[in-house]
Amino acid sequence: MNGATARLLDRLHLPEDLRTLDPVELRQLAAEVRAEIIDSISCVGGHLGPSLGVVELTIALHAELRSPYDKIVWDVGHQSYAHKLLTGRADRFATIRTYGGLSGFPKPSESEHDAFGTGHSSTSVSVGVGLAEAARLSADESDRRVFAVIGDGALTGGMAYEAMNQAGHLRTPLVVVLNDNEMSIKKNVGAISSYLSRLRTEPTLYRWRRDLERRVQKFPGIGERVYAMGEHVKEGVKAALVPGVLFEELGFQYIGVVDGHDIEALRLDIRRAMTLDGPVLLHVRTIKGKGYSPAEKAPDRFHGISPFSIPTGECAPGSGGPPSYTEVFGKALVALARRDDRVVGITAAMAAGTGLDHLEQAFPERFFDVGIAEGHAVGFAAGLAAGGLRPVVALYSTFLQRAYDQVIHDVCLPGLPVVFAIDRAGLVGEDGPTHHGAFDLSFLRAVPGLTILVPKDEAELQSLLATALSMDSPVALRYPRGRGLGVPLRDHPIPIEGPWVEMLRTGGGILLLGTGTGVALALAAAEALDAEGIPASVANVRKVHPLDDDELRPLLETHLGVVTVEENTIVGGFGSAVAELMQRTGIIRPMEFVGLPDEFVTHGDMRSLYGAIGFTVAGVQEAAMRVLARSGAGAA
Ligand SMILES: Cc1ncc(C[n+]2csc(CCOP(=O)(O)OP(=O)(O)O)c2C)c(N)n1
Repeated sequence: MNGATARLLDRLHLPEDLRTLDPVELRQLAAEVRAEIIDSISCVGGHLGPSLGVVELTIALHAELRSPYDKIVWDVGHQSYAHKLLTGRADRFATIRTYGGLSGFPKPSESEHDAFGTGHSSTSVSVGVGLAEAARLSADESDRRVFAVIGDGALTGGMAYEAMNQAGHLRTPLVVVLNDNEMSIKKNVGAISSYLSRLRTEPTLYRWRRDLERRVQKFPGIGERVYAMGEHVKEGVKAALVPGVLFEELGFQYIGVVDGHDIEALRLDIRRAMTLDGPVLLHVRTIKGKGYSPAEKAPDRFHGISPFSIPTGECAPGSGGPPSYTEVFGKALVALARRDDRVVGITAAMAAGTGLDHLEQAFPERFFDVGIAEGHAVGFAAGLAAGGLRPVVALYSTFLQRAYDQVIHDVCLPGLPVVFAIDRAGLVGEDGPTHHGAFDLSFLRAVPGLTILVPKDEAELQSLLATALSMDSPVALRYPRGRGLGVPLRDHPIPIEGPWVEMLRTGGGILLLGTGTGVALALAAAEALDAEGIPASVANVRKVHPLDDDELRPLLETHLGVVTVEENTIVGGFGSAVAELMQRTGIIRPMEFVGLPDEFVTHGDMRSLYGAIGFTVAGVQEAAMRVLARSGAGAA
């Protein structure tokens, strides 16, 4: 392709050159960005709808701001694909979310234009307040502009309000761009969402108010007097006419509602926002999936999508195979809810992702979506349990991190019977370090009175969910992303009452203790060791907290050494629990931990990630050989 026909995206020096383009060229660039996002994501999968919705907004922001000097903080960051394309990463964009390729989220180590790393929701305003206050305190950078771009879904998260509360108080020079597409992953929920919807449907009120203010001020004598009459007149007018009164009461000046697909209109309002003192909320209306009709028609399916055909929007047919852990959980919960009408389910904006949509369909009145509010979800569950119900809070491991205090203070300290159904425990692949469920065993194991159950396969997930719901105390149940192992399932889950350590292979020599996905790996490693003439036993530890000393002690005492295998950080995880048990009971044996390393694991396909960190059959085998060597038997 020669220079004349090459895409603007490849020809320009971005983002700087954006300022030199006329409106027609800017629209052409938007079309190119959109086409590139659709092309690449159709091959690798990713957050298509959110990113297509903010193409014009991203262009307008970069045309008006001087990134990287000015800072744009993307909330969640799943909508940052256009930003990546416009900040020097177009040539590598096709590698997004692949091992060694671009991250699917903003990542400062990837580009100086990624002002802050994100992945979890509702953090952008806090970070923005911090960046803006830091700039204000610095003599050289006091003219820095800070913009936080947050979705209406992310605005259901409490942290955003804590930040606005502070920004309003400090009069922080920050612009919060509210990217309102009426969607979280699916339709947004809650009172704030209804409020925003009223603002969207009455946009003319904003213009009326601006006109009214200007006109009143112009009346000779009267205007000044009206304003001199004090705030209460303004307040009265505001309450009656101001659409953004909620934000104004928090100390923000409100601009909106702006058409988020009109670059010129956006640029005007961005400029206007920058002329105002103190915090500003710029309310932008966008369409999720804009410009790709399958995504506009099914924005929830295209929120995060696997590779798909561009003409039809259909994903490649799956290879079939066993159901996912998520689906098994969702259906088992419905079966158990039928038997016990105290069972209710809570999700934080992830009904389909957690499988709780099955409960929503079967028992809509026993299903609660609290929005992106994990801390509240757990506090709410505590209240429900105190009120006599059996709440099951279904969260991804990584998002449960948000609710740690509520787990300790509101549920475990009073010993309430809440079940934490923890999906995506372990590595999650392409979403990477912000989303890996690497820490839950470590942080939950420290909490007194919390039973932690970990199934080795999907049938055990069914049984352990029944176990959890039969207990009168808090229980955490952790299981991985992806498909089960293909074992037979029951229509009616039956609780397991023990043993908690299940002997799967008795070989003598080295003891491989697995939990969760670590069990299958331990079994495969035992086979491989056996082929080399090295005996190994394998046990499945399905209750990680508290560990059963009486069941584990005899096993440890009758083997030469032990290897623990877990898909959790080895720091403070299952292996540590076994080491503590050995210390407590006076057992001295050589020991190795196989698990996630003490570092943040990058993004990419699971096979590459497991290989890179040694969470493989070979990794377990090598650990077993080291234990054997240290036991003294290896040299014999
Ligand atoms: C703390 C936390 N909980 C849940 C999620 C999962 N999640 C990612 S995007 C999203 C919806 C965000 O909606 P919105 O902010 O409106 O952005 P949109 O996708 O509509 O552009 C959710 C629930 C998350 N990233 N972080």
